Amino acid sequence: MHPDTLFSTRIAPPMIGLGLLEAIAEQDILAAADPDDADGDGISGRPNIVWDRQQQRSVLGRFGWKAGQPNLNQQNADAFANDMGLTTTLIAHDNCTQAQPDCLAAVNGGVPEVSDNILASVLFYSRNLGVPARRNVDDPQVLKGKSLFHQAGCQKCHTPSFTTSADAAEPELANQLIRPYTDLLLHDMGEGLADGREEFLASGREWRTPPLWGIGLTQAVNGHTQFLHDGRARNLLEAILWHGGEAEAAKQQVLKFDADERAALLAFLNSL
Ligand code: HEC
Ligand SMILES: [Ca+2]
Ligand SMILES: [Ca+2]
Ligand SMILES: [Ca+2]
Repeated sequence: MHPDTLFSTRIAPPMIGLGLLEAIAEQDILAAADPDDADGDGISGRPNIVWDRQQQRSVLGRFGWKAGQPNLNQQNADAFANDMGLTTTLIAHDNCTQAQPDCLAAVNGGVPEVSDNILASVLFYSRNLGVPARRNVDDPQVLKGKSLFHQAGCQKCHTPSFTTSADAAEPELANQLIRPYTDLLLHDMGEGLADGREEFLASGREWRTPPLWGIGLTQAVNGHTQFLHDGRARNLLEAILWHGGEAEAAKQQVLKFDADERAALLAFLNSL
């Protein structure tokens, strides 16, 4: 590899509720941005501004660990192209470099390899995979954990709720009160999580706040509890302890919690 080649390890994010995240009005996401930390709380969420291949212009980024994709269809086409080597009308070329003649000459499954019809079906599927209902919502330990979540300031990035816009892609996705626990903004998470790789406006230290809905079912659905962009955290508490940068103060609060309080916070996260 060339010495300037950048590497960044990523795990696949959960695929639930993506159509609802896509339906959050742009102005509602931008309203929470505070790039220069004008309110002085140490948190300076920034929107990513990325290239929309269909519209041929720069728009707000929403999907991917650095919010590098503007919408679900392009996220899906990008995954077909870069994760699987399959072309679509949106991304019509395999990502072989000129230095990879074998890659360029490899057999392909047609032009494009993924038809518009299949891409549209995958879009429908990924837009409509539902979010599981919460569990144990009235459990006193869960309620205690919920208030500790707010006390530590987690909600400053993991925004509890939005109402989706009236003009969503499908009527079923419109005007919904949702609880994704993300602001879809970029945050500097400190040196420990930095990958040194930029993506549009996202720096090598910035990540998009991931949604926390459904996170308590990770073991049941995926058969593991690996978290963060590269899966380095073996459980939820490790994920919290990796928080630095703008989230340093929130982590320090958790470090001050006693064992019962930490257990309550985790019970709350596991109820999502
Ligand atoms: C400054 C914004 C910010 C604050 C405050 C914050 N987080 Fe996060 N959180 C993030 C970002 C960004 C990531 C993704 C980092 C990565 O993958 O490298 C993340 C990741 C997580 C994850 C892992 C999610 C996954 O799917 O891998 C959990 C769990 C989590 N945060 C819980 C919390 C809790 C609990 C608190 C409060 C104690 C908190 N966060 C405070 C921004 C924040
Ligand atoms: Ca701020
Ligand atoms: Ca910032
Ligand atoms: Ca191919």
